[in-house]
Amino acid sequence: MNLLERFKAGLAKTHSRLAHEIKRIATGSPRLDAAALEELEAALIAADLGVALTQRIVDAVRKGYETQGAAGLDVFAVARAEIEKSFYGSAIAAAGAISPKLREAAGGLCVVSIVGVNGVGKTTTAAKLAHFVKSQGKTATLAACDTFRAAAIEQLNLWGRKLQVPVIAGNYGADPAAVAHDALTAAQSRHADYLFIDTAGRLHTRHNLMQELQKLHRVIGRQLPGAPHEVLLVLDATTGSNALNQARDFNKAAPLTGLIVTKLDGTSKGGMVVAVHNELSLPVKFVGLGEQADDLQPFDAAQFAAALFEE
Ligand SMILES: Nc1nc2c(ncn2[C@@H]2O[C@H](COP(=O)(O)OP(=O)(O)OP(=O)(O)O)[C@@H](O)[C@H]2O)c(=O)[nH]1
Ligand SMILES: [Mg+2]
Repeated sequence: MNLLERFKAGLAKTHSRLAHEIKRIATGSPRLDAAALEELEAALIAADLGVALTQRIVDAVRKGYETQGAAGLDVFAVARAEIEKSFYGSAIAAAGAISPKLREAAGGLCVVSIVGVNGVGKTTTAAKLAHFVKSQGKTATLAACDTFRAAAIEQLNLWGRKLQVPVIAGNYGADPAAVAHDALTAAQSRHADYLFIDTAGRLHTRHNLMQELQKLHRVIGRQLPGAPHEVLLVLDATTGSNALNQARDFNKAAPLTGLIVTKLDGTSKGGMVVAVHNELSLPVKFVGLGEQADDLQPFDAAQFAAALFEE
């Protein structure tokens, strides 16, 4: 499967609902009247594309209809173009930060901290990322810094064995910063290219847990200047608009370098990727399209738009 096919398969739920609605709206009504445009608006909002982008798409469709008439108007193409514009036209795109690639630490180890609320897919994503860099000929180490949740360490160890990636762990109840410190030492002595730190799930509203995360980042930053090179927030695509609050609060406590949106395969609201990106001006680096190791895909706005809006 190529990248577009993977996006299509993963986004099938969102796509089928949108495509079905758009076709019905575009062909059902004798002309694209105000009622039809309102229905289009509702369908786009339901896919969690966000109010701003939805408005732009509806406006563009209206304008297209006024200038070309219904015959020449391709609602799907208009929507695709607006989504691509919202990614490539944004400030971070202009700054060159749109690259979905992981950062590389000049000549050394790149430390990537994986953060987020409970159950969003952090551990799975850490493992998938290790698998991803391995497939690119790089070496990875995993740090089991969730010392809190029952079975969290075993979960990461299992992935490590499956993917043949070393996992550095401590005991349950251990200070996650101490485990991160040990993992960083181990990754350095192995000359690994990447260290992925699996952190415990924490609510963005819990001050003490945010402080714990800050301490972890401080400790590894002292040990290796520049670390963590990436702080990636994992968001569950099925969360809806609370994802925005999570991203804002995490970003305040531990400045983020990017987002990973998981479980896109399980939702018909895949548009939230665009909404979160537009609101926060943070690059979406990867998206999770399933539970297997290779179900993590580097984000690509054009392919994403095509997967959402193709007839
Ligand atoms: N369908 C689907 N499931 C996913 C995806 N990513 C993760 N999952 C599943 O989501 C569940 C939770 O994943 P974890 O990786 O344990 O989540 P977590 O954020 O580490 O959870 P805590 O450590 O408890 O906070 C697991 O059953 C994963 O298989 C995805 O992209 N698609
Ligand atoms: Mg976990």
